Amino acid sequence: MAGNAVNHDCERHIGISFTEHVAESQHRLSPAARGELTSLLLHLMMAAKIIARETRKAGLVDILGLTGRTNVQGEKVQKLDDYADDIIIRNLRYTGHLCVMSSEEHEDIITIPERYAIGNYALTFDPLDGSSNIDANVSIGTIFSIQRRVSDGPTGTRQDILQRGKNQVCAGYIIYGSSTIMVYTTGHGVHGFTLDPSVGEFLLSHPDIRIPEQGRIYSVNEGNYYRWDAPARKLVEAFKSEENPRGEPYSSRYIGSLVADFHRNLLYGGIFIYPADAKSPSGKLRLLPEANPLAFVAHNAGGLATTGTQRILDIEPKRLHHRVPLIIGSRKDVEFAESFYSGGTGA
Ligand code: AHM
Ligand code: MG
Repeated sequence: MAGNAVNHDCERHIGISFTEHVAESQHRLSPAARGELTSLLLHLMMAAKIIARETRKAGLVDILGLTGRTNVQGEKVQKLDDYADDIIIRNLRYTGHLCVMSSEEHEDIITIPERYAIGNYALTFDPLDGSSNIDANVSIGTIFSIQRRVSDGPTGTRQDILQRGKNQVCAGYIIYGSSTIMVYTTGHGVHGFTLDPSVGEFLLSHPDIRIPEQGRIYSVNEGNYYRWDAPARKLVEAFKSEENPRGEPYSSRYIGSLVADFHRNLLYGGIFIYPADAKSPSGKLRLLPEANPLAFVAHNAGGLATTGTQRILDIEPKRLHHRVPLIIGSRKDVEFAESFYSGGTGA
């Protein structure tokens, strides 16, 4: 029957699933790999699908639960961000691929219970970023960062989590919006997948995303303007004037949900800014579960991420909840922002 061999490549038009894409690219990039990272990501996507299902029901929280309030039986009902946190931990801890985890929702690291095998990777995540927007039906997201284990004891340690962003082997996010989209990179291109709810699979919808070199959007919470330092104020003034790389005013777009603001700017081009301010002198956003993974995505899509004075991926984390100012997006716009902090343009 040799003459009847089927060319499976002709099936590509039906859509490349995330499962196929990640397995194929891992095999191509590291033929000796045993599929650990692939398996880890597939478990993470399983958790994402469950979180997507629950966020879609968020308008029904008072009826179905996940409110953070007390139900009629007098029991405290879990909040959606705690629920997402639990789902990720429970779907990942038994896989044998992780040595330790860290979540924005936990003060300390999350160890792997003794009954499960210890693996070669460490996972840091923000289970549901922007969750204060849930009640208004605004897009929210899960952010993740994976690093290779560096400790050598019987179990993972804080050291495995406290690594510079440039050591990440994989990072990305899932955005729960008008559709559920996941974007990831292993350092070889940035790819986006949209969840097809009819089959429960993420299908490749945004192959090899490149952020425009220069954008036309700036995203910042301008309500904090009078609390910012001089470079941040002058920078935002510049984006509103013609004294910027574009030569005309940028549009202002701010959702207040980091993943949604970042994702829009990744596709359309632009810059997201969360500067240090008088209330949060180190910045509001967290280096490990927020800035690092998005910086890894931005860099691999041709963009940049900085605090203004230091590239995000070079920062040595001092603690699990280390906070940083974050300026991230199109390369020329971020370089322009850096010039304000380096004593150049108007600093
Ligand atoms: P969270 O991790 O508690 O959800 O806070 C992070 C969120 C980001 O999604 C968003 O970029 C930022 O906080 C918005 O902050 P602000 O309301 O100060 O503009
Ligand atoms: Mg967050």
